[in-house]
Amino acid sequence: MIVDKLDAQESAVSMKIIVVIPTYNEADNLPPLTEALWALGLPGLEILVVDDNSPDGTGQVADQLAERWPGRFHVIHRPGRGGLGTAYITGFKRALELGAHYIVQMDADFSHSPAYIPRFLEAIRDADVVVGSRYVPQGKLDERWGTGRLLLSRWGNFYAKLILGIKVQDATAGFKLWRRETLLGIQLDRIRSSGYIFQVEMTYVVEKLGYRILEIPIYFEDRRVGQSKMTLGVKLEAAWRTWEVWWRHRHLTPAARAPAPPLPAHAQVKDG
Ligand SMILES: Nc1nc2c(ncn2[C@@H]2O[C@H](COP(=O)(O)OP(=O)(O)OP(=O)(O)O)[C@@H](O)[C@H]2O)c(=O)[nH]1
Ligand SMILES: [Mg+2]
Repeated sequence: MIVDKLDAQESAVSMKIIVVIPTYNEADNLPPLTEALWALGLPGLEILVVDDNSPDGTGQVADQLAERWPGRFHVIHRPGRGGLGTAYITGFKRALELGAHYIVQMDADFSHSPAYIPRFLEAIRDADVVVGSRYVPQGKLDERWGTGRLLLSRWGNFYAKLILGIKVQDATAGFKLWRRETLLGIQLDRIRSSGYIFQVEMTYVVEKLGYRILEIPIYFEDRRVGQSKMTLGVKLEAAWRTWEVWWRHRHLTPAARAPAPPLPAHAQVKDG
């Protein structure tokens, strides 16, 4: 394939990389995160924020950034809180329409450090999706976390892996780099989770469809500012929804991949 022939530097120049960021009350995080992403110096990089009418005015902050960076910073406004899963699906679909070759999936709260993105772009040359992993050697959860929180996170991951037979070490990871073809092949309308279980559903579907997944160790830092939306209720819901995910996709095989249509004309890359 054409993209495989390009070396990392060339990819960075000619490839459109869209970073999809769902936001709910991230007004303080969004401007510094945007700066950190531009500071990577990747010319083809664009940002797409999916905001759910955040009460703290994140939507307006995003609009100001879009005005400041026309054509490079995009915003989707949704009328109310619709969940992380549907926010990502909406964002992924728009990123594909915009002609992204690669799509970064990341949170707004700096738990996912932009500094890993160049490494992900290197790694994706041998993979269909790159996963920023907390549970491979050298991967790590925030050092300030207490034992209880660490264990709960570990347990959630173990539970999902056990029920679904997922081989990826970090089944609940939310920091990823997708190839355009992988997202098209998954057929995003197949994904039904609206909340946090979305991460697990995507991982399961990707494995069932036989895509090459590469895990890169990351240090997962606690959110810098803002409030956590993770509650016990959210975690319990994720536990039973794991069974729903299994039931929905248990018969998937690589034959169920959707064909990837060619890129929109404006986003074609010349063979070099
Ligand atoms: N658009 C949208 N974004 C959301 C929604 N829920 C969470 N997010 C965003 O999704 C990302 C991950 O959510 P977080 O609240 O950080 O979840 P977490 O990382 O598991 O937990 P904490 O960091 O401890 O809060 C952040 O950028 C949130 O702002 C939602 O319903 N809609
Ligand atoms: Mg977070």
